[in-house]
Amino acid sequence: MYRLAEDELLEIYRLMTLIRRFEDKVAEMYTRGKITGFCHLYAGEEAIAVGALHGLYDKDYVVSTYREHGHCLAKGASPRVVMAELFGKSTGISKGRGGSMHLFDPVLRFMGGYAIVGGGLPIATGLALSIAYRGDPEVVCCFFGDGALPQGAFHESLNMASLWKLPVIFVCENNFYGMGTLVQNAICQEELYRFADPYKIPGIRVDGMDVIEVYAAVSEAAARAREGKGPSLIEAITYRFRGHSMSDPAEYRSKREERLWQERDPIKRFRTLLTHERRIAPSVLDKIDQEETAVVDDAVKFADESPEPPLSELTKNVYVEE
Ligand SMILES: Cc1ncc(C[n+]2csc(CCOP(=O)(O)OP(=O)(O)O)c2C)c(N)n1
Ligand SMILES: [Mg+2]
Repeated sequence: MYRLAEDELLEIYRLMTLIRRFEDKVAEMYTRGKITGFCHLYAGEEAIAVGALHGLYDKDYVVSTYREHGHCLAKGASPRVVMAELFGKSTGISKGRGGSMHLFDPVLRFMGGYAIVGGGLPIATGLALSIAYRGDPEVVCCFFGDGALPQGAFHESLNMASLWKLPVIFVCENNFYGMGTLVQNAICQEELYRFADPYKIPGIRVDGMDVIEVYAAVSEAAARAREGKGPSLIEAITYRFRGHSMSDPAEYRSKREERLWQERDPIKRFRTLLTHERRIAPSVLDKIDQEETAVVDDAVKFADESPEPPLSELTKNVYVEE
């Protein structure tokens, strides 16, 4: 049913590769002191952002978390402006004022980047309310981690979205940890998709390391939302390949656990599918790998050579200007 054309498959592969290369380079730039502050990487979770957004239109909205570089790139942001934002440069997507956790582009309909756990859910619900109020055809895709589930904002948002049948897709990225805390030590119900039941909305668990499975689930939820049938909750099982943030050595997880998940690497797995089942030549994929490496190198050069925001603009956009 979800047999995609070859050019679509290659685009999916390209985007996942871009995000992985981008995040690896961000880690390097952070270590070299080019990027400072909080910085949370998305490596390992690429199939969720790319699969989900492949199932949506450009006009649809995305609300994300502080681990949002991948969502922002998958939404179509140029790697140059995202990298420049991380470098704190005036050419950045938020003009260098936001940094890693505050990427934002209303033209792309990428509505942030939020540092507060669960903070994006009421914003996504409000956006969906405005869409429903105007009778527009868009949907909102809201990404959040397992750590958002015990927050009141999660429950308030699902209740309201269900009650008013709002066009929002709640995508929970369950990577088993909220910082160093395991899901089962924080949440009474480990099967997170079951939190859909009390709110009378569809809840489904998908393999978040399988880009096509994520794509299929989000496509279905989007069709439902566009028909006025309301929200869905999708729990995507995944794993972050690095620590919670750049300052976390992740000593709370065993090397064995990390290795097991590395074997399920969503990009390697998709590559195997493309070469074995779809008979795409490995050389085609190697070329994409090289191209995306060059794209990321170019983004670093652009960010490095871009100017700092001028001191004269220090207070601009801080208060409403007359
Ligand atoms: C309301 C709130 N409480 C606590 C924090 C501190 N904090 C930042 S990230 C995080 C863990 C969230 O984990 P999860 O939602 O699973 O997302 P992940 O980092 O795994 O992607 C916590 C507790 C915060 N930012 N906001
Ligand atoms: Mg988590």
